Amino acid sequence: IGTVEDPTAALRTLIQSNELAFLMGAHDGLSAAIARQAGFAGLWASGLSISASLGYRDANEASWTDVVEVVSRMAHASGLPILVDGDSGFGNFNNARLLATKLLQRGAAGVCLEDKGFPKMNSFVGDRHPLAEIGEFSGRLRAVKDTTGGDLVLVARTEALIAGHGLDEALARAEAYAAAGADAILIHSGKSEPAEILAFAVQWQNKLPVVIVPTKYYRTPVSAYREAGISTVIWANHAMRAAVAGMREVCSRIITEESIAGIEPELATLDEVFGLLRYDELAAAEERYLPKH
Ligand code: SPV
Ligand code: MG
Repeated sequence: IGTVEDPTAALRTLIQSNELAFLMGAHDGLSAAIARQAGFAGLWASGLSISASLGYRDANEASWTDVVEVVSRMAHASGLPILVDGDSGFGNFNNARLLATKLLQRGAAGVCLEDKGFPKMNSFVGDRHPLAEIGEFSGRLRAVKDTTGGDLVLVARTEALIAGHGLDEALARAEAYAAAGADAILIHSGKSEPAEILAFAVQWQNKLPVVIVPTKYYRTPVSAYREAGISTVIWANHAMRAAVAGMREVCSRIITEESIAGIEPELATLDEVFGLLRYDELAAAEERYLPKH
């Protein structure tokens, strides 16, 4: 628990600096606090991970109010600047600007909108990812920019490569989204090698900072991204997947062993949980504010 004075300025600095920046995917207050403790300077509020933690599919089953609520908990628990996965904006330009306004009010530093329709489907599920029309999606971006201006970082994400189009389509869309007021371009790919992402970076020439999500091309060392002049890498869903693996292991051990003795040494201690959520601060506040007897 801590605070950044101006989360939007902090996120803008991360994305615009010449240093390669990293955003850690988180999905609730706890995962946000853990990412901060580990040393991350910014968070990605992952739609996939938030959906999963709520028991929903990454197909806009969680409502925009669900997402805003989770983001406010993440901001409270971490104090870090948060780039929020706003999916396709939950509708048309009007829904997108309402989402952006509410995210800003609840402590987000930026929103990322992708050029698909509503409901969207996770980029790695199935092969039907119809793209929004460029002009209509640009209207969504312009509406967000006109509403939140410099108070919220606006990242435009193109799903052109995910949808099976080539580099030319991705570049044309990035151009249009830059003209519509985006602060950065997120170029997504489902390939296991980064070739198309690196080719995009070469041709794009950093007209706006480039953000990537190397979930599928995870073997590539980050030095390749530094050399390509990429701005920001998002580690999108690894905290959520670690939680799944960890909870699955502990549940299966306890049910088969009918005991918690064996698993105890492998778990975070309660004191570690208390430290993470600053119970010491509460004790100090009690000293200050509770009447002494
Ligand atoms: C997310 O984390 O929700 C993302 C990234 O949008 S991905 O799942 O790779 O599409
Ligand atoms: Mg997403």
